[in-house]
Amino acid sequence: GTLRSLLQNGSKELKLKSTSNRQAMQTKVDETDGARSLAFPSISTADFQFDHEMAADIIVETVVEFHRNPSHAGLRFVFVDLSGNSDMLRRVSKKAAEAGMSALQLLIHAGDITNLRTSGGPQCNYIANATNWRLKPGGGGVNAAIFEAAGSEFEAATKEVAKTLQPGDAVAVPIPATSPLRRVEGVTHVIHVLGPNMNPMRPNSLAGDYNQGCQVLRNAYSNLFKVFSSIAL
Ligand code: AR6
Repeated sequence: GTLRSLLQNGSKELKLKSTSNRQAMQTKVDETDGARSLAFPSISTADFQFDHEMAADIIVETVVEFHRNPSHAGLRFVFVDLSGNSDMLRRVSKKAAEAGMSALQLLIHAGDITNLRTSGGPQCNYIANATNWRLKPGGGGVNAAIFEAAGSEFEAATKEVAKTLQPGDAVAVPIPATSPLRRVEGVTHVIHVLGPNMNPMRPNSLAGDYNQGCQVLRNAYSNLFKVFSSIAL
C-alpha cells in the first residue's frame, strides 16, 4: 500500500514525510509547556490590508521588547499563518533570526491556529484572534475560523466579557469547558485583539494613515502580550 501510494502520489508522500520530521523536532521544543505559550496570527495584514513590511517590523520589535523583561522568561510565542508560503511568515522569520530570537521565544509555524494540537503542531493554551470592533463571529479570516471552532458557548462567553473593542485593545475570554476548542485542542483562552484597518471597504478605515496605523498596531501587539502574560504567569 505504501509503495503504491508513493508511486501514485510521490509529492504528497514527500510532503507528509517532511511534515512529520518537522513535527518530531517541534515536539522536543514544545515540551516546554502549552500553558506558557501564545499562538498568534498576523493582525490586520489580510482583510484589514496593513502593509506587510511595517507589520513584520512591529511584530518582531514588540516580541523582542517583551522578552527584555526578565519576568517573562519561559513565556513563548508561536507566530502562525495558514500556508508555508505565507509572505508574513517569511518576513517575520527573517527578521526574528536577524534579531537573534530563539525558537523558544518566537516559533514560526505554518498551520491552522484552530487545530494546532490535533495537527501535530505546538501546543498553545492561548490563541489570539484578529477580530472586528463588535467581536462578531464570521466575516472571514481567522475571526470566522476561531468563532466557528469554538462554538456558540464561546460566542456567549465573549459577549459576557465585552461588547465592543477599541483599535489597539485586547481582551481575554476563557473558553467554556464544553467548547470543542477546549476539549479537543486544549485551548483555554482566546485573546481577542483589534488592529488598525486600512481597508477602505470596511468601516473606520484609517485611509492610509500609517502614523496612526503603526501606533495602533504596536499597541495591539503589546496589549495582546500584556494580557497573555497576566494570565500565563
Ligand atoms: N489559522 C491561522 N491563520 C489564519 C487563519 C487560521 N485559521 N485564517 C486566517 N489566518 P484576517 P485582519 C491568517 O483577514 O487582517 C475579519 O473579517 C491570515 O492569513 O483574518 O486583522 C474580522 O472580522 C492573515 O495572515 O485579519 C475583521 O473584520 C491573518 O490570519 C477583519 O477580518 C489575519 O488575517 C480583520 O482583518
